[in-house]
Amino acid sequence: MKKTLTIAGSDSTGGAGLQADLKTFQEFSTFGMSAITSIVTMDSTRNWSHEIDTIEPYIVKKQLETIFSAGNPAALKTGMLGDIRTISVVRELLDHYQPRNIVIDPVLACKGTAGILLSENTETIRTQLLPIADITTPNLIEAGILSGLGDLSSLSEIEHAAKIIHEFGAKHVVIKGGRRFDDREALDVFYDGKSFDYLKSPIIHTDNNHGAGCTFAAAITAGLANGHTTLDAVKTAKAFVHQAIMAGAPFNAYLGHIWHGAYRDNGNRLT
Ligand code: PXL
Repeated sequence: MKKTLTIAGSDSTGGAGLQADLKTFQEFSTFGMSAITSIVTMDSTRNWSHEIDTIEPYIVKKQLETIFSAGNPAALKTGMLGDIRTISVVRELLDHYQPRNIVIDPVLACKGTAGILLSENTETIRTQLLPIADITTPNLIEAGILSGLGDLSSLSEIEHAAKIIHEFGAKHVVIKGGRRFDDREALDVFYDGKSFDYLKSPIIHTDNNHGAGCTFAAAITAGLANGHTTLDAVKTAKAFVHQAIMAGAPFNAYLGHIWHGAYRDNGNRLT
């Protein structure tokens, strides 16, 4: 069985973060491991606003040493990294152990934490993590920030952002246009440094999409671990997330989760 690793924050509600990653890894029959970087909680007395408590970088390092000393995972992903020093620790460990199939989900903000992670993390992710990424998975907002282009409002701007992000060193880039770009089709733009692929699925009109971004990157990670090409892993991840959003359910007055088991429930087998 292939081993997969997430280096990410905890979403105590179980929809996003490392919980989403581990659930998704298991759906793909891979053995999921985690190094926790931060803990996200929500305050029900303050409109469910998110708070982030970061884990000290030396504790992240100890977790990674525990994991890597048993051998490299077949693929890994990074999500919310919390403390900026954690990003350097992660890079240092990855340089030392040289694992393959690195997926960088450049989490710069999530609903309710906008602005918290943004400024200090962007430059460090760009310079330290994108150069070692097999693939990075920004959403439209993250792609605008990482590329420095700001608001991306046309397909040619998305393509331009993908080229810039590729130049930072990521071998493949998939920009998740989702429903932000078009209200009929969820368009993701995939770029491998030579040509573009356009992945489309019908928009699902629902608010129960918490965890979709993390789950998409985790599904790509598991697909790579299972030996698929990057583009095939992305295509399967998109189908996996589409079905997970279709089967989503409200969690509280503010959030609705996707259901990570939907693909299997619908009779699909993932190995
Ligand atoms: O979806 C971004 C995200 C990533 N990681 C953690 C989160 C969230 C959003 O809530 O909680 C831990």
